[in-house]
Amino acid sequence: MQQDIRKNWTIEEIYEIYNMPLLELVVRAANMHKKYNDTAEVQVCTLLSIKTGGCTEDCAYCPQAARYHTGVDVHALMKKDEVLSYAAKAKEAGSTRFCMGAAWREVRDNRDFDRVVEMVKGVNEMGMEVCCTLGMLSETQAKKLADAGLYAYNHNLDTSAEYYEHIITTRTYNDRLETLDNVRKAGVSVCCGGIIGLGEKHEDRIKMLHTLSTLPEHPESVPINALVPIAGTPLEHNQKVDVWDMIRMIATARILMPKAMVRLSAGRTNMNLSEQALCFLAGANSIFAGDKLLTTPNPSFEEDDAMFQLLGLKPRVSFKEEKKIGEATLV
Ligand code: SAM
Ligand code: DTB
Ligand code: SF4
Repeated sequence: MQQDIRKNWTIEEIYEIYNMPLLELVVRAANMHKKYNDTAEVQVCTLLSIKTGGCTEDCAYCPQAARYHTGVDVHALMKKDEVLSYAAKAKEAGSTRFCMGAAWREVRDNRDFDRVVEMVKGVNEMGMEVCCTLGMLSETQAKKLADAGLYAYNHNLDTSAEYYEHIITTRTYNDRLETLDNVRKAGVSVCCGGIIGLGEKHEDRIKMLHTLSTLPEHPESVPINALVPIAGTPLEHNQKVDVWDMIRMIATARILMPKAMVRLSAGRTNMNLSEQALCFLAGANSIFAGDKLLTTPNPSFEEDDAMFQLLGLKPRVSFKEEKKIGEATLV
């Protein structure tokens, strides 16, 4: 039903949804999920940090910001062949999306960028959806990546516009929105979400969900991260994220953006199977797989495989393969 897909949500409406009695919220989100998506399907994405640490920015949560002395091993941009062999392993393990992350403030037009463009070409030719998260991006750079076969670009809002300045001062909320706009204009799928547990209020989460769900187009994927507290960062002593808050965020995102892939992102190592199952029930339909996110631990492929078996979930095939199956059926 078209009236479910709305871009004119008000803060008040979102407040009402977010604050519903928890199980009622989960049931409503589950129904919306069932209506628009195959609820047995979960997209499996693999992350690789292709350039690690030494970042100039001051994002208060980040292990890769140079100024915080977090003990992360700094690593220059990886070689293309090395990246492609990681991508091949991820594909073998069942991933259909491969996301390459770089600890950059922004993309610069230099040889490193040319190398990333080559990596994108390579992964795309392997038949996986290629995603990058490289910081701020101009429209021309987004087009260059699109021409190389980039499928999606991840750039998170992280929190509300109001709380943002408590977390990052070296670039603005508006810079972020501009990058998202450039990605859209290049015809690349948008992956945009945020983090909970930064010290924000419930209102900030509601405002962030409002910004996401009232963009000119809903992001195709919405990662919801729980803060992974990192020693050395200003947020190292933050309180652990309450799993019920994670479920509330996922369920609200599912209701506001029924067709988006809602990704249960950072924080899964702190969640048991029942807690993750509730997230899937509440509408999460994507995860990061593999024992490392960018720099922090994540459940192993084997653990996730066992979880999929137990819950009766199946990895979602990549868009391209889905098309191929369709074409084959037509012949
Ligand atoms: N440097 C690029 C940027 O900032 O856009 C790309 C990489 S950056 C690490 C990607 C996202 O990872 C951040 O926007 C943030 O949402 C998430 N992230 C980073 N550190 C995190 C942490 N400790 N806990 C949860 N999420 C985190
Ligand atoms: C997203 O929303 N979460 C991922 C991905 N996009 C790039 C990153 C999570 C990073 C967690 C901290 C780390 O491993 O360094
Ligand atoms: Fe740098 Fe991205 Fe980390 Fe911010 S989130 S410090 S921009 S790597």
